[in-house]
Amino acid sequence: TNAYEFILTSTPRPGVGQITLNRPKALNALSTPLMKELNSALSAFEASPEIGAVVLTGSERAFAAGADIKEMKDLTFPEAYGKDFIKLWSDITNISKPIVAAVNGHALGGGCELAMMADILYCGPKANFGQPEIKLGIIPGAGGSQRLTRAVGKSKAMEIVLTGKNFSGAEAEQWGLASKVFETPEACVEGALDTAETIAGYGRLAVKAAKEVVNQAYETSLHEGVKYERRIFHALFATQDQKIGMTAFANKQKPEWKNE
Ligand code: CO8
Repeated sequence: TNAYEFILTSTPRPGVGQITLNRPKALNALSTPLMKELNSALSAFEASPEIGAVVLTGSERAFAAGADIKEMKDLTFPEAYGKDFIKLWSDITNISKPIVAAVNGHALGGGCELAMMADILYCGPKANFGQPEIKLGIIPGAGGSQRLTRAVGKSKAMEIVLTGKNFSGAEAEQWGLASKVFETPEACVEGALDTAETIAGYGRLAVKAAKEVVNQAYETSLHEGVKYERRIFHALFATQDQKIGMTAFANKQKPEWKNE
């Protein structure tokens, strides 16, 4: 049963929630109704104690071909500014559970930006990334100029944003934007599910803390970041899971996490 019109949701592995963008007629163009459904599905997985990690994917042809250009075409400045258009796009970055993106086909404009908001990015053989906004008379609007620059450096980011030229999954991997390229689209999704299942098999509190401290690296100086990490590290000694994990190691047993 699927309560949504533009996405599919499932729990294909223990502890893993999957969201598949499913608006094939528009190559998964990210309309406001689609983004509302995505946010709602993400919040449901975030709230579910069963779920430890989320996989976000699209179709073989397109992860997402960008924001919905037809929806934006007649948008005016007062409307865009007044309603803070695109703000709801960054809701995904407020999810504390790890999100693994499996990108096959086009990930353009807002689609590329959405993929870059995920915590781990995997690509299929035909992944096609790009920020083509310049060709439409606009610029990236959902963090593309910022996340791309941090991931691949200024010169490459400038080239991508200023020329609107696409780049491949192999390039994304080589530049450190993506962590793996798979040989088939199916292997890409399976690989993402494997990784999500591995993560979901660990204690929820340690996983949450790990994501939080890595993200902190983007927000602060090295000195402050290392201090922040150490404080969170100390805090985990107040959890049952730390005792469970270390006792299990000492006894050569498999830990049974309590998530507390
Ligand atoms: N918006 C709306 N409809 C789209 C979009 C889109 N972004 N992309 C594709 N479609 C539609 C097409 O209009 C077409 O519909 P129809 O059959 O009714 O004509 C259908 O999807 C299939 O597309 P094509 O026939 O074009 O398929 P091709 O295989 O020939 O080409 C491409 C695939 C190359 C991906 C091509 O569709 C394309 O160039 N799409 C637009 C890519 C683009 O420019 N994306 C960036 C959009 S701007 C953006 O994302 C701004 C981000 C700002 C922040 C996010 C805020 C929302």
